[in-house]
Amino acid sequence: MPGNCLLVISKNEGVNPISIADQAIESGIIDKVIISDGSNQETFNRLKKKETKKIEVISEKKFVKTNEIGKGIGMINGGLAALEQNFDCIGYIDGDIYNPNIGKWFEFLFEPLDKNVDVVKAAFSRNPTDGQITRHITKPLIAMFFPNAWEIDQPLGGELSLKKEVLKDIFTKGIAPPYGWGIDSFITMKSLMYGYTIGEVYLGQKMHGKKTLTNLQKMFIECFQEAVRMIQHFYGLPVRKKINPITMISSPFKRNPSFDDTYMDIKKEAERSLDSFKLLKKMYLPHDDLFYEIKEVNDFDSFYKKTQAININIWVELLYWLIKKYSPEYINQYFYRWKIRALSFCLHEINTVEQAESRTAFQAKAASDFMYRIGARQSVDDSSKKMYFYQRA
Ligand SMILES: Nc1nc2c(ncn2[C@@H]2O[C@H](COP(=O)(O)OP(=O)(O)OP(=O)(O)O)[C@@H](O)[C@H]2O)c(=O)[nH]1
Ligand SMILES: [Mg+2]
Repeated sequence: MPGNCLLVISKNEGVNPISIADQAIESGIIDKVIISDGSNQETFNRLKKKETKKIEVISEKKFVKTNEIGKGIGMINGGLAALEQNFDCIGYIDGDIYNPNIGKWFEFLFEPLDKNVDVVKAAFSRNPTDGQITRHITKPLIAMFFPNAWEIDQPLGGELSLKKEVLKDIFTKGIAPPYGWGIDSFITMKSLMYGYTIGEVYLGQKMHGKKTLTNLQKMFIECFQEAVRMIQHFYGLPVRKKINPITMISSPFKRNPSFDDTYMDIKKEAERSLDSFKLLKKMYLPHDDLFYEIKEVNDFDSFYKKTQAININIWVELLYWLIKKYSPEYINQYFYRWKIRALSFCLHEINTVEQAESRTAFQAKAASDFMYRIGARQSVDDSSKKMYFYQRA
């Protein structure tokens, strides 16, 4: 009985995935929930005991044989399970979400797939200090290299739905999916390069576990590397498909203009990071001197003053060169620069939620415009022209 399948991706989230699964079944939109879980044995067994006819719990390694670990493994494995059971539409949700109203989301996540949308991505209200990888890496890179899609707001969110054929193409054809945090960049960018239409729908507030900028290092590295891998792959193709613009899907959820300002203490985060900025090395790229100067900073006040200069235009240009001259051995250097830009954004540009969002959109627009200014835009739009990426041996 094919229909809609929801995949809950979890690792050590207690029995929260079951609560999500129950809400999904109760919504009447979801026919089957598969929890693709990478928890320790005890938590896995607890989940397994709660299985029902409509809720199945599988190990994240059921179809993916590897010793590696990562969220990508959970998502690929869940996807393959849903394809094997021949569901028409397949959705994903993170297993750490604890909203009481999850059931209200599925109608808006799945119904657009009946119309002319191939992939639906959910977007949520976010704290101005949240989403820093999206704001400063993934969104501006999409704007530069997949320019028609620059409006996508939350390309990294774990809540999305896809048509069966689309998921099959993305996971089993062409360039293979990554096993770690790069999986969301992969799905978004591959959907774009295959010419699929992505719709984005706003679903209100999402309540889930949070990380500080410092413990985002692994996530940053994997998201950055995956973006580079996909961009280089796309521009190496002999023929590129036209990128479709993002379809904005309307929903009744209201934007939340307030935020909890105790959420992340930016001053503390900056002070904690100063030691790591001593590890900055010169990169000899446009505007990099402004970042390199942070190496000499020893207190918050000078950090505050120096980071005033690190604005949208400076960041967009440097980011372009980080991609053009990408080298895996500099990955930590990229991380420090991203962190400096994220802190600068939090300190100088975001007094309100609206401001944070409009600055984020403006930065993406600046990234897209920058490609015009330097003339790279021609090769972006023209698939007969390859784009050249410098690579160290
Ligand atoms: N199966 C599986 N799930 C994972 C793995 N790593 C993380 N997850 C799950 O993926 C979901 C998202 O992970 P989070 O750590 O919440 O990451 P995030 O929400 O994208 O990022 P933040 O906004 O920084 O919290 C959670 O439900 C995790 O339990 C893994 O290795 N395997
Ligand atoms: Mg989370």
